[in-house]
Amino acid sequence: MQKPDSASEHINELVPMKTRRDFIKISALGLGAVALTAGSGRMGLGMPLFGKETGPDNEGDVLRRVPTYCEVCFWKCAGWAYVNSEGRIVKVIGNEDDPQCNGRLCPRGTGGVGMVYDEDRLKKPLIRVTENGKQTYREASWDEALEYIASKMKGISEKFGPESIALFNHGSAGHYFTHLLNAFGSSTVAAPSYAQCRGPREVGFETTFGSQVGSPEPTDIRDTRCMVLIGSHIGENMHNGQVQEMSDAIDKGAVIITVDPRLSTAASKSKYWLPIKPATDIALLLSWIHVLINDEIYNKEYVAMHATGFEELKAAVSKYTPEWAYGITTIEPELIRKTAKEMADAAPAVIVHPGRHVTWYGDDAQRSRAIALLNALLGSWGSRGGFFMKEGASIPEHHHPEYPKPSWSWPETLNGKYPYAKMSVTNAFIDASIASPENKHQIHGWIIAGTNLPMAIPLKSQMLKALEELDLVVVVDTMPTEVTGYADVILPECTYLERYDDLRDSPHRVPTVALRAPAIEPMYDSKPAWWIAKQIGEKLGLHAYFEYDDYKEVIDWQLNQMGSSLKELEKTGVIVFPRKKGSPYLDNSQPHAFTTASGKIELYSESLAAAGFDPVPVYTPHPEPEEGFYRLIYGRAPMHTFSRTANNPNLTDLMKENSVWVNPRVARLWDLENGAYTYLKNQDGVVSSFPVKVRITERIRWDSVYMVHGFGHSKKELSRAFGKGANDTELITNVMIDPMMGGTGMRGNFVTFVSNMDQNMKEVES
Ligand SMILES: Nc1nc2c(c(=O)[nH]1)N[C@H]1C(S)=C(S)[C@@H](COP(=O)(O)OP(=O)(O)OC[C@H]3O[C@@H](n4cnc5c(=O)[nH]c(N)nc54)[C@H](O)[C@@H]3O)O[C@H]1N2
Ligand SMILES: Nc1nc2c(c(=O)[nH]1)N[C@H]1C(S)=C(S)[C@@H](COP(=O)(O)OP(=O)(O)OC[C@H]3O[C@@H](n4cnc5c(=O)[nH]c(N)nc54)[C@H](O)[C@@H]3O)O[C@H]1N2
Ligand code: SF4
Ligand SMILES: [Mo]
Repeated sequence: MQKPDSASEHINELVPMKTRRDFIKISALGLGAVALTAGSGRMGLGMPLFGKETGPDNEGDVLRRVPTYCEVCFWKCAGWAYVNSEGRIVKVIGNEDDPQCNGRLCPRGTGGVGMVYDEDRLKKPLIRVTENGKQTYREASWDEALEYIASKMKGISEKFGPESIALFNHGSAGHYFTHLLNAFGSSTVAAPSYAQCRGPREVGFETTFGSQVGSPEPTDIRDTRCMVLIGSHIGENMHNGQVQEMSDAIDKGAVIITVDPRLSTAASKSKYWLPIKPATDIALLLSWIHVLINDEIYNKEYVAMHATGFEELKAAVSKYTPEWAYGITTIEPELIRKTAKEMADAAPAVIVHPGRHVTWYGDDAQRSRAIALLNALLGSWGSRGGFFMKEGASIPEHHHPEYPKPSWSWPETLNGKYPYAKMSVTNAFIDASIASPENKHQIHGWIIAGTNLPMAIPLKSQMLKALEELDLVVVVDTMPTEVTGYADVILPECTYLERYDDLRDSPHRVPTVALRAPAIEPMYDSKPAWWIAKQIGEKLGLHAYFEYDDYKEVIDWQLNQMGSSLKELEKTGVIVFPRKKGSPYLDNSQPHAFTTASGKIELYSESLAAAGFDPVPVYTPHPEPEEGFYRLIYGRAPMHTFSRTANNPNLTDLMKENSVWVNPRVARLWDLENGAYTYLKNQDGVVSSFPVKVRITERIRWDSVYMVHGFGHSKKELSRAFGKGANDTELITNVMIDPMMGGTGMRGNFVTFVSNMDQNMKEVES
C-alpha cells in the first residue's frame, strides 16, 4: 500500500498561514494541477484564482471583446469573451468593474469556453420514436419539435387544466419558460436550489430575523474579524466574491473557525478546525449559545435593543454545557469555550456563515435557525463585518398582458405538509405527478430547463414512477446529460456565450447590472431559451406576451428605463449604481422594524410553537452507520460545478474523475490501496455503477468517507465523463425530509467497499 498523504491527525488549532510557501503546501495537498496552471493566484486561501488580464495579447490578431456573465455557476461573475478574427472564442476573463468578481474568474469560469466547443453538445432537436420495437430518438426540425410540444400542451390543458404542466428549472433559461407557463395559466414552477440546496437556511433565518439570506449571501466577509464555517467549504465551494473576501480577511488577521469532519481547504487555513462527528452540529451550536449566555459574553446591547424571547432561550439552553456537547460531537469542551470566546471578542464583526447547500439531515431548518440565533446573540446581523443589508437594481419588467390566474399552484402540491416552505418544492412536484388519492391536483407534463434531475434530486424510484405516468416530458439542455434520456422531446439550447439573456441583478453592497451578449452565433442547430419559449408561446396563441423579435429589444428597453442603453452596456458590461436605501448597516442605537410577527429578532419563536415545531432548536440523534459502513458525505471541487462540467474538455483536463476519501485506519481494515479502484455499496444494497479511485488521507474522519458530487455519469454520449468516478446521488437512497420546508436531507447514507465485485472490473483510466 502506498503511503497516504500526511496532514494533521488531530490538529484542532492551526496557525493562520499566509505566505507563498503556504500556497505551495496547500496546492501539494490536492489543488496542484490548478494551482500550477493558474499562475498568479491569491495568497491568503491558496486559491487557484486566475490573475487579471489587461487585454488581448494574441500574435498580432485583432480580438473582439464581448461582455458576458458566467453561467458555469450561480455566482454569475461578469466577464469579457475574446473572439479572434476566425470567429473563435479564445478566452473569457473577468470584468474589473464587477464587484462580484473584481476582474477575476475562477477556473470554472475561465474554462467555460469548453462548454461551447464540447463536441458532445446537443446539436438538433430530437423526438422520441419507436423503431422496430425499440425506443430511440430521431432528429426533427425546430418547427416540428415545437409544434409537437404545443399540441401536447394544449391537449393536457384541455383535459386537466394548464396548471398541470410543471416547469423544473435552474439557471437563465428558467425565466423564459416561467413566463411562458405563466402566460399559459400555470405557476407550477420549481428549482432544486430550494429543497436540495438553500431552502432550510432561508427558513432558519426568516423565522429569526424576518429576512432570508438569499443569493449572493450578504456576508460582510471583507471586514469580518471572525468567521465560523459550519460544513461550508469556501475555497472548494468556489463562489468567487466570497473566496476573494475570505482570502483578504485572512490576510488581515481574521480568525477562521471551521467545523467539518474533513480537513477542507478552508479548515487547513483556519485557526481552529473542529473535526466534528457528522450529524451532530446542532449540539455544538446549542452549546456555543449556552456559553455565550452563561458566561455573559453575548452582545447585550444589541439583544436588548433588537431581540425578544431571550429569557426563554436562556432557559432552553441552560443544560447544553460544553461537557454535554463533547459526548455527542467529540469536540473538547475547552475548545468549545475558547471558540465561543473568539466569536464574542470579534462581535459584532463576526459571521457564523449560514452555508448554502444545507439539506443534510432532515432537521436542517432548525440547524440553520440555531446558526441564526448565534448570529443574533453576537449582534452580527446588520453589522459591519457581519451581515450587510443588500440592495438590488430594480430592473423594470417588460410590458405584457396580465397573466391569467391559475386555479391552483405549487402550494397545493404540498398536500398540507411543509408549512414553512416559502418556495416550491421539487420533490413535492414529483409526488404530485404520481396518481394517488392524496393528490387533489395531479401534474401531467414536465418542462425541464437547465437541471439534471436524476443527479440533483435523490429520489430516483419516485422520479421513475412519475416519468411512467407523465403525458409530456420536454428537456431543454446544452448537453446530453442523464435527464435528456427521459425526454419525449429534447431541445438544444445554445450556450451562454452564444446568446443574449436577462440582465444580471445580484443584490449586494451596491446594486449592479451586467449584460450577457452573444460572443458568437449559436453553433449547430441550437437556439437561445428566450427564442424557444417565444416560439412555443406563439404556437399556443400567446403572441401578446412575446412582443419582440429579438430579446435584445427587451434588454435595451429595460436599460433605457434605468437611464442607460444596450449600446452603453456593450462597452462597459457592468453598471454599478449608488445605493438608494441608505447605509448597508443597522443603526444599533435605534430600534429597527424586523419583518417578523413581533417586529423583533425572535430568539424564541411563538409562530413555530403554534405550528407544532420546536420554538428553540433541539438536538436529536441521527442513525449511525452499522459496523463496516461509513457515512457518505460529499461536497465541491474548485474546478467543477455539480454534474454540468464533468464533460467540459477544459475542466476534465484539470480533474477528470472524483475519488473516495478514506481514512488510513479504514483503508488498513479493508486492505485498500491508495489509487486503487473500488465499488461502493450502500445500506440498501445499491452498488455504484462505476468503481471509484481510493484516496487515503488523514484529512477525513474514520467514521465517514467523502466524494465530490457530479461524477459517475451513465450517459455514453458524454464521451469524457462516462464512467468516470462515482455518482453520490445513486447511493443516496435514504432521504430525510425536513418537516418544516420539504428539503431532502441526503447525508444519512452509509457505504462500504466492494473491491472485487466484478471479476472483469474495468480499469478506469486514471
Ligand atoms: N447528491 C447530491 N445532490 C445534489 C447536490 C449534491 O451536492 N449532492 N447539490 C445540490 C445543489 S446545492 C444544487 S444547487 C443542485 C444543482 O442541480 P442542477 O442545477 O440540476 O445541477 P447540474 O447537475 O449541474 O445540472 C445542470 C443541467 O443544466 C444543463 N445546462 C448547463 N448550462 C445550460 C444552459 O445554458 N442552458 C440549458 N438549458 N441547460 C444548461 C447541464 O447540461 C445539466 O444537464 O443539486 C443538488 N443536488
Ligand atoms: N466549485 C464549486 N463551487 C460551488 C458549487 C459547485 O458546484 N462547484 N456549487 C455552489 C452551490 S449551488 C452551493 S449550494 C455551494 C455548496 O457548498 P457549501 O454550502 O459550502 O457546502 P456543502 O456542499 O453542503 O458542504 C460540504 C462540506 O460539508 C462537510 N460536511 C459533511 N457532513 C457534515 C456534517 O455533518 N457537519 C459539518 N459541519 N460538515 C459536514 C463536508 O466535509 C464538506 O466539506 O457551493 C457553491 N459553490
Ligand atoms: S464563481 Fe466561477 S463559475 Fe461561478 S460565476 Fe464566477 S467565474 Fe463562473
Ligand atoms: Mo446549491
